[in-house]
Amino acid sequence: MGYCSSIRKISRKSKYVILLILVLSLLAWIAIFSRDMVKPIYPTTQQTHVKEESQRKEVDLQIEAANEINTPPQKTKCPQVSPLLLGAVKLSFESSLKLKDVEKDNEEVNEGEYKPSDCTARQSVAILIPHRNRERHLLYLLHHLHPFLQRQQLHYAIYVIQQAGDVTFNRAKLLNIGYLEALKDYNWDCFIFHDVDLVPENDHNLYVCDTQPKHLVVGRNATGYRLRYKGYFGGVTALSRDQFFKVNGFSNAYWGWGGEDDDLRIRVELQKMKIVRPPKNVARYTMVFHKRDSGNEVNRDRMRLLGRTPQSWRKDGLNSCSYKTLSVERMPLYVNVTVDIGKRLS
Ligand code: UD2
Ligand code: MN
Repeated sequence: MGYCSSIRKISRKSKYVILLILVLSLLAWIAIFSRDMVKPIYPTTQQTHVKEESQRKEVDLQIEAANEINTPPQKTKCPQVSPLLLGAVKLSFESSLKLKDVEKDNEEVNEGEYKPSDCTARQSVAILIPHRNRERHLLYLLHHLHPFLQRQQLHYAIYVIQQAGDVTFNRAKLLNIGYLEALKDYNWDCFIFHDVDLVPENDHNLYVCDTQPKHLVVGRNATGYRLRYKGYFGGVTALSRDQFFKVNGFSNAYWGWGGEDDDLRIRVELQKMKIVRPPKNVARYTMVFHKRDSGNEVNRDRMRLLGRTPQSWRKDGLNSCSYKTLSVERMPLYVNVTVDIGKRLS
């Protein structure tokens, strides 16, 4: 009897042990099964990071490859001295020359603007030409100036500022307008203030700005290629954007012929700047022959105006230049800005 009851006790205990093992293995199975089910739908956060990282790297590589295809290789700066310069050239003034011919010769010029294709120009230069009724002179100038500037490997654009109507001409005010209008297109480094009838004879006369305001016409055919007088600052001058801003541009008060160039010299001197000039064998021009235009009579007030420049320059110039732009036409070889500049008061 004692033997039997102890056997019964053992078998009851082992039943509990088996039951426990069964329950535990069921739980283990549920745990393993549920993990396998969940894994593919919700990857662990660590796995997400690894995958994102590798995707990002792949995208970066693709962008890099695309950039290499799209961006041309960086151009180098154009040389200090252009290898294209010819020195003194023989100028021609053919009466048969047509605008179409000049356009055809300069197909790389777009709306008056040009950039060298194989190097980065050292300066960006706006050429400003005051104009009224001098179409023939303008044609000769465009014919010579475009190839001349291209040989100098410049980034440049030519602006012609046309005075509308027939009131007295005002060269200086037109040039102020040229500066203000050209800066709306591009932040030019340098401005060349250029008479329409002056053609440069030597391409070593560089149309770039210096650390000081530059006068480019030492001599011209009609004056035996000599400087007309000490301090002469007419015809063609080069001032940087900052130099011209510093002197408040030209005076707007000179109506008719004369004085405005001397006024600019006084402004430059008042700012303690010093006019520089290229050597005289280089700074040579041919002025196309002309008589005094009607509407540009001698300004009899010019001496009085020159006397008051030291007092008036701060209030009379770029900061007081009022005008109405009538049109801006982007022609193949130049930007044609037509303006109403009002008339002399009094
Ligand atoms: C001298 C100066 C010039 C200026 C002028 C006095 C030289 C080489 N040039 O030129 O820079 O100081 O005296 O104002 O010393 N213009 C027209 N239509 C006109 C009148 C003038 O387009 O009806 C323009 C044109 O760009 C011309 C410039 O103004 O080249 C100067 O006039 P100019 O040529 O009659 O005077 P000029 O040769 O005595
Ligand atoms: Mn002239």
